[in-house]
Amino acid sequence: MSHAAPPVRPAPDRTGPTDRAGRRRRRTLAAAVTAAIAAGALSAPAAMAVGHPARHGAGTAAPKADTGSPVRVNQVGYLTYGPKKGTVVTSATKPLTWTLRAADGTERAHGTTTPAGIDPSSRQNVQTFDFSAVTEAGKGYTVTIDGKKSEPFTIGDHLYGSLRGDALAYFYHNRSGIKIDADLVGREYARPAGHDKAAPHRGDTDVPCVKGVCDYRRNVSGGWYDAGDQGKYVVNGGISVAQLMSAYERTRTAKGADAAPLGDGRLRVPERGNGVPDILDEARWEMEFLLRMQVPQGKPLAGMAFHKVHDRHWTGFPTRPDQDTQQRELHKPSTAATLNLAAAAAQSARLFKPYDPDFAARCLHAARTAWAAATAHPKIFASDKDSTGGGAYGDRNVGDEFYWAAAELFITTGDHGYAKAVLDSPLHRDLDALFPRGGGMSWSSTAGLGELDLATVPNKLTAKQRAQVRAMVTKAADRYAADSAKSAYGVPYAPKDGKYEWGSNSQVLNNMVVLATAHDLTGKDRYLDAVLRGLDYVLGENPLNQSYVTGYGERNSHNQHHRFWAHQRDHRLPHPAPGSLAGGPNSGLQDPVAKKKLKGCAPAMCYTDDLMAFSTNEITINWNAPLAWIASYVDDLGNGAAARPAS
Ligand code: 9MR
Repeated sequence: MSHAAPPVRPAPDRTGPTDRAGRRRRRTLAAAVTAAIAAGALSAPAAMAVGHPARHGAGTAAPKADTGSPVRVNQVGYLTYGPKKGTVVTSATKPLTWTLRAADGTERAHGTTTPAGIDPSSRQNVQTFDFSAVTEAGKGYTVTIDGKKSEPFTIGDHLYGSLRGDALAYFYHNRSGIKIDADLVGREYARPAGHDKAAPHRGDTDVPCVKGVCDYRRNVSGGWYDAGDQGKYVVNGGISVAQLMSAYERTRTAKGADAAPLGDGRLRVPERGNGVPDILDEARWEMEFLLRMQVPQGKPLAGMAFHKVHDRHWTGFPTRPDQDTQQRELHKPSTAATLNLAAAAAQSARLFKPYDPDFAARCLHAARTAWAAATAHPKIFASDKDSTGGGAYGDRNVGDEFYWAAAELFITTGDHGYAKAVLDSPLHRDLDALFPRGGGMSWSSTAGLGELDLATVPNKLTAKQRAQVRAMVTKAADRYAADSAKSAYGVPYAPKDGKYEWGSNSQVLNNMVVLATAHDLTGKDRYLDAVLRGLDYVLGENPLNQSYVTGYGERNSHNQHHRFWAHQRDHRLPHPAPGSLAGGPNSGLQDPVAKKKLKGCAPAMCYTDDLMAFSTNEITINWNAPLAWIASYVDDLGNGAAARPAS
């Protein structure tokens, strides 16, 4: 056996996930901390520390995080001809001088900052600076303001090739039912197959339903683990696999997009060398699982998809997937899951046709069957309360899933019925429903995925209809670009009431996907500028001076919540693999660690890189998918000349 990962001793941990459901929200803090210690979530000394007023005055002032230098930049770097902007936190209200220095300390440029007042996302006074005019490639640049030096960064071409590969490798790392091979990911990350036939209770190959849902068992092996937990949820799998497929599909429709880096032999997948683009191999691993989640013919609710499969109780922490001893269970089919399956399978059908027509036909059949089943059962909703042992992913509003599935089925088949479902949907003319202003597309808001594909993938809409769809995309992008321009940190995300949501980084990235698509459609620099500003934010140019991607930037997140990558808990286990995106600031503070550490935080500062702060620091497939999409897009920009500022 070549896997290097040591055996993991699971400890029961019900603290976080139970809170996730809101069940114990009324517990006192003391009780939460006690439970966290019992669960092994906090060490006793750490818990004692959180139990006392913080040095900076708990409850009276905002928590004080170590945010390093007040000069904030993209810690990875800026494209040679792209925009280059940063932010400085300062009490000064008059312009300051910024100085750009090369790695050897020599000055390369200077200028004056622009006062921007109080940034509402951090409640701090800030100023911005712009060194876009510098186009000399190099590593180790820094910006100094008022004697304070930024983290180092690069200026150059193709800075995001490795991020593209790493963000996509995240999916292989988190595959279920297959051993993770040291040759592909290195010894540290190799592990035996999780939940395969050999696992207790035959793993995911022979799974019963929760009581009262079905009287038979199913093989639902394969797919990706959702996140820090090892549940597999059709709604979240659907959006994730769709965004991976869209990263590939974009290379067939957008000018300047390059299919080669996603092609056969280029990514970390065991199927390399099979003549199929590697990104499609990765997508197929999930697609096969989604197909297995469909209720078979002859059974009640045939054609629908089970909502999810996971352990009966919350899995101990840490637990390597192959060491999970719990019974896995299928949960009641839902309309939302069924439509996710329909949409993803319809997209899959058109993309796999050239490589495996039989598989493509199987996908299309499943998609049509799922659509028909969802139409017959339009209101079977997953409950928000079903969160013992796994996330709920409850969703009572499925108009968006209907829209997305109809759009994908229409694009793939051209059938009139699906066209009618798209054109007659009230969402078709509702910008806010397609691309929510305060948030963005997400697992619970999927209509925009369909709209983006209707706008970019060849289909049978009339020219006029197509123009209208494209106008929706550019109108949405105009809003996100305006949000970015308004923010001192350039972030294209302006949540409702200013409060950052669970997984806010994925909202930022999904808005960037809309902006990038608008740029593909129009070539307008302002969209591209907002995409790159969003990337600056994600990679360190933000109120916490935090790069949210493991392995990227000096101050990167590396303790995200994960049951195998739990190095912070057990040093024999690895950190998250490079290219793993943290969920990011979340005003909700729905876990005991965040609640205690971050009380009173400004929205964009409600984040801590702590293993058990899962409501701000988890990782999941539906967050890494838009990261991979964007990394692919930005790497395709090369030197960023298309983004050269007009001046
Ligand atoms: O991403 C989900 C977020 O939108 C919800 O607010 C949150 C609480 O229900 O759950 C998130 O999803 C988690 C899921 O329930 C279980 N696996 C980990 C997911 C990411 O934290």
